[in-house]
Amino acid sequence: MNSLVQQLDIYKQEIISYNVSNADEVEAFRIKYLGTKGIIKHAMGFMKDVPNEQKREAGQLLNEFKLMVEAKYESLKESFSASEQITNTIDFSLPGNIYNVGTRHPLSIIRNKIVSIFQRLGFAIAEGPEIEDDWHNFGAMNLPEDHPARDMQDTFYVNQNPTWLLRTHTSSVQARVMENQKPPIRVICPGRVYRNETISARAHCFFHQVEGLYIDENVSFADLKQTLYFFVQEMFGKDVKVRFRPSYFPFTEPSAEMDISCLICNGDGCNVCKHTGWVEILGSGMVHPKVLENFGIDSNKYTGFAFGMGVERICQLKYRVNDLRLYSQNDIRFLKQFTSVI
Ligand code: 2NM
Repeated sequence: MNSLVQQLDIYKQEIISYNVSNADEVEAFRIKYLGTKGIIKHAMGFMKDVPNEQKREAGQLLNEFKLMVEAKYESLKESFSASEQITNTIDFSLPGNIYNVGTRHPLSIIRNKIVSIFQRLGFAIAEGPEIEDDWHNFGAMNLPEDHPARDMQDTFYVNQNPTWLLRTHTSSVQARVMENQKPPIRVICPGRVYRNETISARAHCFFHQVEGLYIDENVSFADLKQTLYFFVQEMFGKDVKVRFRPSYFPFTEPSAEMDISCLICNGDGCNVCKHTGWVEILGSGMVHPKVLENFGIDSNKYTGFAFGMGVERICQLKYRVNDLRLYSQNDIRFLKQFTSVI
């Protein structure tokens, strides 16, 4: 019994200071102590020579020893495999993984630019639903019942409930602003709009608009012109020329369309400006008194101007995108060409 205790103490000292430097040495430790011909098996063999009254104590000692060896084996295995991972599987000299950062959609870049120019003039952003009712999209905007825009040919109506439609312009958002706020009102309304058109390079069943509305006392046509002139200069640069042409919209009177000198050919004449040197970029006008009265705004006290432009059109002029279908095909080769800070 005493010799067993002494022998185990010697082994314990050896195990405490046992060190390995590779996987083979871990295995050698296992074979030496835990193997079928190992020290533990050998020590268990002594049990048969231990007198009966000491068997319990000897069994306990051997068991403690076995647990100690097993714990040492686990820790050698663990520390060795951890160090192996670092030295063998990570090569710190390799270049890092490339992180693919997305790019903004060209329409988002241009829309953000348009909106931020008007924000600097004090316009607030307003948004509204894409599914609208007849009143907010047409009725309140002074479009008579028999106006061709209301035709099924031009407007998408919701099958389940034809009193609902997909808005054809973001004027419906301005209708909701006039419904809920009192003048002074100064809002800019960006958003997607829908029209029942056959899809081609020049037409699509949805596109994007930015419309603006400014209502207060003494708002004049001169304010409209100066605001839009400022916008054009910020958007296209100081050298661009503008002209206003009389036009007609049911919701404005008088109405005007604005052209800018063609950026593609500098006014010399090209396909984009159809050899006129001018390209149309927006519609505008003084808000029709009937529209104001529809929302209980006193048209003797208040006047306002409004305007609307297509984001795709501005994008075509800025980026020379000549096929509307490119905007919604999600071809990465197209999308990755545009960079922006906003
Ligand atoms: C345009 C052209 C002219 C317009 C008018 C209104 C409102 F709400 F005041 F009646 N919103 N937008 C307007 C005026 C839109 O788009 C070519």
